[in-house]
Amino acid sequence: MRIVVLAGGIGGARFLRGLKRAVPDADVTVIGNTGDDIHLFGLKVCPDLDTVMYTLGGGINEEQGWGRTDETFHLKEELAAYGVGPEWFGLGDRDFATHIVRTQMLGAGYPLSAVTEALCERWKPGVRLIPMTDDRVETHVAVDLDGERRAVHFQEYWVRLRASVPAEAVVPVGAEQSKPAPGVLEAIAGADVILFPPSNPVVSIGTILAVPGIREAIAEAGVPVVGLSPIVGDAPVRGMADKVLAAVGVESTAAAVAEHYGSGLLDGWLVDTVDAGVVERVEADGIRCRAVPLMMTDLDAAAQMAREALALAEEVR
Ligand code: GDP
Ligand code: FO1
Ligand code: CA
Repeated sequence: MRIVVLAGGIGGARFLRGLKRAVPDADVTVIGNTGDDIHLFGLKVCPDLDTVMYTLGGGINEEQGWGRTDETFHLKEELAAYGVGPEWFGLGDRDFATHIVRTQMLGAGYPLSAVTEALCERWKPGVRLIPMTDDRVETHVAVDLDGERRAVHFQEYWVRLRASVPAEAVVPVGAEQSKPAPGVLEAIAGADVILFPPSNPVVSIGTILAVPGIREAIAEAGVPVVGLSPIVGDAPVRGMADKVLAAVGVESTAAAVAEHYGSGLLDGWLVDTVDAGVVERVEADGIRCRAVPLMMTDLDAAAQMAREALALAEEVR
């Protein structure tokens, strides 16, 4: 079975680990979000690609959900001693190696998709991980800082400001001019099923869908498209997705997120059992909906969620 998954960082990666457990023989292609990417200290950092790569490859810091296990921060401290920041972004020594290799290969002329493939030769994630685009796309957030409207990089909004100021707009800068990376449209066209894991609907999946051609290819693939809600009991399970949903005028409920994607894109939607009350409303919108446990408390729980998503895909096929 050929499965295509659009993924952000932690939510996407943990779901993928469950999917691999549920269907070990499946041919899984992951289209990764690169809107979170940031240049720091002259290096290109791709948080969501790395989170997927490290999680599936066994190198992730499990408690944190991002960055490397067994990490130290000597390099960051030495840079800070020179007054070189940003100090608010926690890049560890082991993680730095990934960004150095990536930046070196990009400098030598390799596209990000080829670089990602090379990095995955070490981590062997067991999926084909493709960035959504080889072009530069950077999510910026328009915020009101003391009465002044400013645009900040998504990481500054998320990590430094902890989404504590209202987001007025979320803009994937460069997306309109970007092209899907090689293999993205082919994977979608050849898929048996397309899954939206419980990733951030705005700054993860929304950014991937903003690359011209990807949304259209999914809608035209003619195969079941099934999503899992990252919102449980009217709040994100972790992180601050409610803040960026508000910026695009979507309330933080499992039903509103399904409607945001719409029946033109989604065929099926899984909500958590605590949100069973919204099933009828989602189905009235033309999206088949089931309520099942959606908390990825461990690998078995994530695997069961993957099985439920594939079962719903068969129902709507
Ligand atoms: P990020 O890039 O690291 O923010 O990760 P993603 O975009 O892939 O996923 C973030 C989303 O995952 C958040 O909005 C969370 O609410 C959601 N999430 C995290 N853990 C769980 C879980 O166990 N169950 C569900 N349903 N959603 C989760
Ligand atoms: N998230 C944080 O909340 N604080 C950090 O210091 C931080 C550093 C970091 C370094 C490498 C990396 O791959 C991810 C990192 N993240 C950090 C997570 C990253 O910012 C994610 O993009 C966001 O959590 C939301 O998607
Ligand atoms: Ca992310």
